[in-house]
Amino acid sequence: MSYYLGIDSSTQSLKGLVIECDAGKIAAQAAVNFSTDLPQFNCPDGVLHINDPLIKHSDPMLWVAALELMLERLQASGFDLGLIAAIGGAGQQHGSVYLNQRFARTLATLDQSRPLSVQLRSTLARPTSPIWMDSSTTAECRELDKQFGKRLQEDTGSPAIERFTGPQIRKFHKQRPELYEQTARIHLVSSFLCSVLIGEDAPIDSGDGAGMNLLNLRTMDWDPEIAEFIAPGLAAKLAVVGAGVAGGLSPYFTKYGLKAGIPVAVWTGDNPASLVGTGAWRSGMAVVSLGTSDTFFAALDKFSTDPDGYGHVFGNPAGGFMSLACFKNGSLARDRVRREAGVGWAFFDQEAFARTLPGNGGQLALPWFEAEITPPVLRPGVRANFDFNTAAPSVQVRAVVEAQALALRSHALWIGSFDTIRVTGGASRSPGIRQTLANVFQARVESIAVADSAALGGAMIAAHCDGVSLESLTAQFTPIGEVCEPDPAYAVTYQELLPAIQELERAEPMK
Ligand code: XUL
Repeated sequence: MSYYLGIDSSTQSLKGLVIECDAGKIAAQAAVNFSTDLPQFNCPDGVLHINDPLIKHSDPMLWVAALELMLERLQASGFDLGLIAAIGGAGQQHGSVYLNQRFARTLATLDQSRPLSVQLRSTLARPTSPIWMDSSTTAECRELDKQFGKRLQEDTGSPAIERFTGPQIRKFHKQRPELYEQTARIHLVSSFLCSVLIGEDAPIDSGDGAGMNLLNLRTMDWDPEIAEFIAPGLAAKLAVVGAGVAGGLSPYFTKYGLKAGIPVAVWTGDNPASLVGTGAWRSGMAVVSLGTSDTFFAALDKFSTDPDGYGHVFGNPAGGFMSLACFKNGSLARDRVRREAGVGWAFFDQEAFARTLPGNGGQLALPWFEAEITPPVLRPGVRANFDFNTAAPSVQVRAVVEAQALALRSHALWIGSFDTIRVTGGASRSPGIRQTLANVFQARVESIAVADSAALGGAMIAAHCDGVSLESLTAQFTPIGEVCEPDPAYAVTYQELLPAIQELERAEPMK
């Protein structure tokens, strides 16, 4: 029997999941919630409190503390971590960690008697990490546009985007040149945690690296001209681009019963890992992930970019490329609508969808409590084409869920049209939300048995590095769960609502 550990360090939590190959079973799992389990890091929902609503940073020591707590919990669950043959993982995309010259030496000499978060704190050249929710780099994006024009999208897969790491690094260099000088290495969340596991600098994979506006997808290496424009000397501060095995597990982790030296696969971004973990790494089916962010992605047959300039192309960890559209106001927005309507999650399915009809009489509401990413709108506020505040909770819920689904459809048109969509993430557990997606997209919506597709993808990538074929892993671990068939009676209803959602995206926020 071979066991593989997959880890997903996402926005609000860190999860670990052990797969048992051959048996096709999940052997163990553990999770750490940043708000409730590690409140001492002051990052509720994974974000530090900063007054400027466009700035979103996190404490990178939160992620290493969560990694240790997850391993402690996994060990306490009774599973023998000594059986694990390889480790893989994924991180929230775009977030960056700035390390000084002490990082390499500290990693090589970790002391098992002291927590990682204490030992690594002094290796940070920048105390906090900008994460994907940050929208504060519009000036730097415009500078990149001016310098490189269309080439940026044609070569890196995306135009300049606020949350992408390149514009974030440029802003850091402009605002804190002395701290930039002290930075010896810049990692993504994924490559940072992978480095901690192997005790030395890990590569950045093309799935996550393509979320930086820095990786040339034609050469699969950092673009020297773009790197130098972003900040002087940047290329030397970036880890190498790579795939496969990053290195052997650091002896530090034997304290959790893991074996030193087992292979650790190069980590990737949470969305590319989910592409693998949902079994959608081969072209033909799309994935909707309903997490902190809502994302729509699919493997790409050939390199093509979004003509509207909102979507992205990343490397596919299984080879080739993937497309992605990302919406910032996902689960936290749904939760806020739920709280403000004074209802529980059961209300979404048992009441809201039963009491209202598909199409909601044309009433739509985009819950943009935070600046939105797709389309890029910096002024937060709910956009509704009816009197949202006085409407019944069931009407509010349907208006929000349908608007989110229509926005996904509208901005995923460039990716292609799909008969089958695999759905993952917390909100995919709601049958009402799944049926809405099926009707809006007029596609069959399949959920998979494992809810955390990013951690599963990490475990599958680890097994693949150890010689197991992705085909057999996919057959074993991504069986279809529930299926929602589209109701053709609503095809016209939603087709006709597409212009309405596009108009609503241009509207002013409600008072
Ligand atoms: C993708 C994106 C988000 C994060 C969330 O481009 O920004 O989906 O990866 O973890």
